Amino acid sequence: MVSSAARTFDLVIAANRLPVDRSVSPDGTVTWRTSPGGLVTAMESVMHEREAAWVGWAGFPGEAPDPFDDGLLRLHPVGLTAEDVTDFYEGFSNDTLWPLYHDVIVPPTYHRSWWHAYRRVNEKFTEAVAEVAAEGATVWVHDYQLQLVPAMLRDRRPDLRIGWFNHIPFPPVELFAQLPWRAMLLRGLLGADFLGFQRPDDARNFLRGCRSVLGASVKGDVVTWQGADDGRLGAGRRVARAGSVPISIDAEGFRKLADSPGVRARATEIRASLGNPEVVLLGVDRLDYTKGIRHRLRAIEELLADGEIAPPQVTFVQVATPSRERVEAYRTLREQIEATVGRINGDFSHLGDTAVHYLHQSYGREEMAALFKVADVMLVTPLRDGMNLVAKEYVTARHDGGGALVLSEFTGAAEEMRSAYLCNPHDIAGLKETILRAIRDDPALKRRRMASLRRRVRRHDVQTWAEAFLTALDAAPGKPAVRKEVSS
Ligand code: ADQ
Repeated sequence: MVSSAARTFDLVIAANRLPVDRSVSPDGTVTWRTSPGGLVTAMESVMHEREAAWVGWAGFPGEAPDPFDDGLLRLHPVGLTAEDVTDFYEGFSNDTLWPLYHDVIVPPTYHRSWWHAYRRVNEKFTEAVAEVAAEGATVWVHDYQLQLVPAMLRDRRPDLRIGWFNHIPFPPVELFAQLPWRAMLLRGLLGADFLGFQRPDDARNFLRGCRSVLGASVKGDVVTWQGADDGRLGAGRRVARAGSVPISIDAEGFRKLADSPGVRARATEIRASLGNPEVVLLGVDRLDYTKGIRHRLRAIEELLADGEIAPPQVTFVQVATPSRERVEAYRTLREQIEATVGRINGDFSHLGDTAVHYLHQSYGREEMAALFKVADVMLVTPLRDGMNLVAKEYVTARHDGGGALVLSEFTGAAEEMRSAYLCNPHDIAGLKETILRAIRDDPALKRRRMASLRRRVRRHDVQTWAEAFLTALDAAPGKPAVRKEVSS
């Protein structure tokens, strides 16, 4: 095999995390397990037997492991120090950008030292990408953790075709303007030829931001910025296009999994262990304040108090995946949710009949699919969510035609999944009514709604998403420069 330094690739993906998890056995043997995720499937589908490189953090602080192969993917780890993890990842990414981009549901924290770490780590990613990208390669940068990479990369490698996709919402300029480093972030993004967003509104927010913060000219979906002659990041003329390319799931793969005999048997087992209730309500979210879990619990508590629902006939299962537990806002949220669940069960459960089953755990894909099959009503009620893949997984798993989806208007998914029971999670009275409708509506009507949702997801799966993104990137108006001679 050729040495890692010499190998370059025509397609390079850069994301905060590599698509693998490391595990170290007691005898010190290191193994890597592919983390199940739509992104890997999507990438495989567009690689067409080509090799590609994936640049990302391996998930633990310290020296970067050596690059290694995983099938056709060359994995190229980026090393983050413990300080990088605290300041770049937990700090600027998860405690500044995440709340700011999700409607400031909790107040964002602004620290100059976190910003310096963000720049530093974006530089590290840029260096790694520049090393593995072949002449004229296509580079696909993912998400809010890497918004400076497009311009850092373009400054270094003008020959590259650079795309960026935002998995989370892009905020309206009225909120984005709070960010002390707003101009630099936009300059960072404008290094890309094409910028993909989940919803048309996110793309519009970005374009408005460029006009209002940078004074760029925007015509339709194309932004032209004459640049600043200040020698700072992304100086010089830029032309980029922004558009919406909503992400999806590997619908065929997930449907097959959900229909497998093992998953079906497990679903029957789960239902029995819940006491075979008439109606199972389900919520599955990362434990995050954007997901609206508190509002959902409030609605459930009121429905129980009103006597509209009661165990053992109706039971609510909330799976809350552990998430970002070193960030204060997440610790507080967990305490609040667990206290609320305790109070509800204290008031409304009886021995053997639990009103709310709360599971603070992570599960494998099979278990998730089995849970979806058990759910008569799925509650997806975020206060803000870029897309929400749980909604798409749920309708796909219910290939049997059963179920009902309650979906917040504030998710990207609501843009496409119009046949769901749409709700405003802030309106507790409205949310209660919607949940009751989803429980009590005529089964034939519910089947029609679910069939239409399933069709939508099947036709717009993760493969179509990846192809649409790469096609848009290919057709973007910017012209790549011929690479300058580099000394060998
Ligand atoms: P997330 O905020 O993580 O993603 P989501 O889109 O719902 O949210 O994806 C979560 C994934 O994790 C789903 O595939 C789900 O099945 C899985 N999952 C959830 N709980 C689990 C558990 N307990 N055990 C195992 N798996 C679990 C971000 C954005 C979203 C956007 C995605 C993709 O916030 O808005 O949809 O990226 O772009």
